[in-house]
Amino acid sequence: MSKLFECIIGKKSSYTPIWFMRQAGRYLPEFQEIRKKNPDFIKLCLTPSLVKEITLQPIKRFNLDAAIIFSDILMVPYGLGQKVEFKKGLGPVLGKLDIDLIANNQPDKFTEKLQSVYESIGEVKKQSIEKEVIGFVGAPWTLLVYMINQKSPKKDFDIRTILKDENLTQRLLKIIEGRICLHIDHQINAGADVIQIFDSWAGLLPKEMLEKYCYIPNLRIVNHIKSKNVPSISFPKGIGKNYLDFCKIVKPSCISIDYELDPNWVLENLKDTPVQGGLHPKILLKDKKNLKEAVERYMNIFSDYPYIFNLGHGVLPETNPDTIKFIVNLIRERNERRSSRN
Ligand code: 1CP
Repeated sequence: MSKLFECIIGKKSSYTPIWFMRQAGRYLPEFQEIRKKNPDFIKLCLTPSLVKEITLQPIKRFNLDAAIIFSDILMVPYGLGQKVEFKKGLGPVLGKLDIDLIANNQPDKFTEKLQSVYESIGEVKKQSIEKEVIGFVGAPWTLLVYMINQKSPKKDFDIRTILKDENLTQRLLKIIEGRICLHIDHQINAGADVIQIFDSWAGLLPKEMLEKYCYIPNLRIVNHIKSKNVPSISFPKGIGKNYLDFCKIVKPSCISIDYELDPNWVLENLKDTPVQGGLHPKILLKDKKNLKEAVERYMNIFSDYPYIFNLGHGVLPETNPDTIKFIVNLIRERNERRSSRN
């Protein structure tokens, strides 16, 4: 069993595993080179030879403890038949939502459209057998937001517009949940060892809506993953102290904390759940002294706890790859010091 796997299932160890959200892509020049030659992002995600290469790029450079498959949470809307494009400077742009078309989408058709994703997982698993392979999905709420809003909710987002048709919302959520579970099953069958669930836009929900749109849908997905005997990592970004209710209700194997949470509060309040992440991605843009202190702060707070080192959100595109190397070295040196003491 790998150290990362042991950590997720709650074993304490002197070894802190490390990987980074959004470790494949964006900030790596070797990714940019491939991306330049492949302007169609969806097509790139459906090309196993390139997906394998991109997924393994950060492993080759930094020898991280896990490989996250190069794909996107929006492959599920794509598999359901909604148009998905990634435009330079704009991010994802989705086609008009046709609920009847989506309701008619058959599981076989969905599977066929995403077959290459599963093939890629198999390829990665074959090559990096000793590394944990992380599969992932977007949570129902986050996918619903993209599918109805048709673009990133980063700017001009109005929750009333998203939820104005209760019938549509409920119909869509049910369909999305089914396909998320199917996508998870195929990833597990192809070799994914762990599934991370990104609820990147949970923070858009007011507290009184969290149960209905965040906790319950996440609980259903986590329970589905548990029924497959696979551990899960949940990332309900932006919900502040409601992380506590999230953990009590959803009971994920491991909780990925965002950079807004105080790690001391996390240690006191979420102590029954293994923890991942937390460090602000912007700290990676600062000088090494500040960065080292910030990394050590997380490592000290969680030193006697099942903790996976990661960030509080994805690696920013402007991050220097040498900075990732610097953090990996800090963690690995600390691991060595701790294991020689034991
Ligand atoms: O390590 C990796 O990068 C693995 C692959 C990966 C993952 C895990 C990509 C590739 N996307 C994701 C997850 C993802 N996609 C999330 C959840 C994590 C998070 O919160 O960051 C979200 C919200 C998306 C949606 C998405 N896809 C965005 C965000 C838009 C927004 O609303 O702010 C963007 C820009 C994409 C495109 C995308 N996905 C991945 C890459 C490398 C890119 C950039 C594509 C490009 O080169 O243009």
